[in-house]
Amino acid sequence: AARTGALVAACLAGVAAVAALAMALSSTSAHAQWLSPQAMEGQAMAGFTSASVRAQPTLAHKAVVRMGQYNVGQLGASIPTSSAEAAQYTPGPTLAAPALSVVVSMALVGGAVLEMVRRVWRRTTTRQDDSQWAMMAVSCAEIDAQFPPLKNDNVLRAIRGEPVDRIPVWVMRQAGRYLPEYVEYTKDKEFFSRCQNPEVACHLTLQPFERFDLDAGIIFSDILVIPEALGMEVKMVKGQGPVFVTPLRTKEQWYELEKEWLARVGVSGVATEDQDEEVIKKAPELVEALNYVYQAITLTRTKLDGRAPLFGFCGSPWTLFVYFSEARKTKTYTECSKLIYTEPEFVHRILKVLAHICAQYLIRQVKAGAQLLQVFDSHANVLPPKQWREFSLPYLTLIAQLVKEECPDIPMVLLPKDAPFALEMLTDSPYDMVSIDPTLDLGKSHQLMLAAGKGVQGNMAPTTMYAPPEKVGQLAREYLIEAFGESAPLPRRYIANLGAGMNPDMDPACLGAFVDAIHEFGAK
Ligand code: 1CP
Repeated sequence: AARTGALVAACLAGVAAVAALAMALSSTSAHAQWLSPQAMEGQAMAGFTSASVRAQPTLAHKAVVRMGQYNVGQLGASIPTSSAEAAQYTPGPTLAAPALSVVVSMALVGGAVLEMVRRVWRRTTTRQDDSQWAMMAVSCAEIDAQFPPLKNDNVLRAIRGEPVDRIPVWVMRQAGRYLPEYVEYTKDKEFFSRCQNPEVACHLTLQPFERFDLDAGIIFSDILVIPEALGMEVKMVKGQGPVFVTPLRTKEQWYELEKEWLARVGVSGVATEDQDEEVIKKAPELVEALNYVYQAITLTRTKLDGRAPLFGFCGSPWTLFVYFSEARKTKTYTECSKLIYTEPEFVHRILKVLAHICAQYLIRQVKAGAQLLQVFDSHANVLPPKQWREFSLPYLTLIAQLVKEECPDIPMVLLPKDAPFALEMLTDSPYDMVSIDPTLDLGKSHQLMLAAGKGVQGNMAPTTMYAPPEKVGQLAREYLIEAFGESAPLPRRYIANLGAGMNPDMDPACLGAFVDAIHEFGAK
């Protein structure tokens, strides 16, 4: 009833404004952006899907107000932004005559009301709009405006190839068990429950910032939250790592899973051979199951208060597939290997579906506030180079393409773990930076990627962290000097990191020494 009432009221207001609108159209083009349906369509939701608006109404409301638009997505009940708010952000009138200004103002209101009516009408008559809104490109600047200004953008500058104030540094698993405060805080919280509680995830993400002068944060979560949220039972078993209760190894199991996923979004009766394409279409809706991650990101970026940018992340399709098929820790990788050699088409089907899900998940993380993204191909080393090119690279590429279609300027980093052969194959990929492992030579890898207009992140051996803290500083200095020379300018397109994550038995003081040594490098 409220929706119908609002619709009727909006219709009346719209009709009343039509005359003024027509006059204004003929007299000025200064505010044409208000009147062109394409421009309205393009800017209005600015990539906030209706679901994201539900998740962060205040932020989204501010976003649409800032753009002088209408918060239709949240509606159902079509509440226009107040004219005072809209006026605050309306481009200043260029017409001097007051009478004309009145006409223009009326036109603005009228045009916008008409647009609103059109949107509400479409929204009440078709659900297709959801996916159209979800498909709209959004720039980082539009999202940045919702958060505290960034005081330390060295990581972003490094990725863009701009000069930096110091070599930026962060490490993988910087929130983790090597920190006594992490152990204390998590002792009564099951692993996935930590990820699912935005306050807890935020708290854990921020813990290392209390100790270290880090240049980036990474949201506390896990690459396995996707399967967990999509109904595949996975347990973090002490001493064993993740265990999937039911290994996924047959076509029948996968088809059943596709069917279940479709049922979640209200789709049934699709022929088995078409299910994958249908799941791909529904991927934006499916990843709403991970709303807690988006909330954690929004909260954490707000609380970080611009100290450093925040990474969102996901696992690669290949890496997820290894976890699904092996189901538990393995040294032999028997099951995933058997499948790629006996059922390659089936594996490709799984990987393609996963790539679309990963991409939509990353897009939602960006819209929630993630300032850059890292994709973890943690099981890249399981595949020989030729098979990596066939079973992992195309899906990593697809993820980056899909993400960048919708978030064109989001920086993306790829970690092909322990797969040094991957570096050359990535010189022409859509990723901006490659995170390299310790087997690669930093100087040479950096040169190779610089020539391709890309950067590297990494790669000091994590085992260096077992040296005494004073020695860690010295080793870090030597490592940088060897790669870049002693008196060279600060390297561009480089982010310092370890080649892999922190282990639980590492001394936090060693990480402190590493971070400080990196920052001191090249300091005048
Ligand atoms: O008790 C605990 O705290 C469990 C340890 C732990 C932690 C701290 C796990 C279990 N996951 C995480 C958090 C996590 N995982 C983060 C955010 C924290 C941060 O980095 O600061 C990130 C980015 C990940 C990503 C992740 N999870 C990867 C990719 C990175 C990598 O190490 O290659 C992988 C492979 C996982 C799977 C995973 N999660 C946890 C375990 C024990 C494992 C298995 C690792 C393996 O198979 O070797």
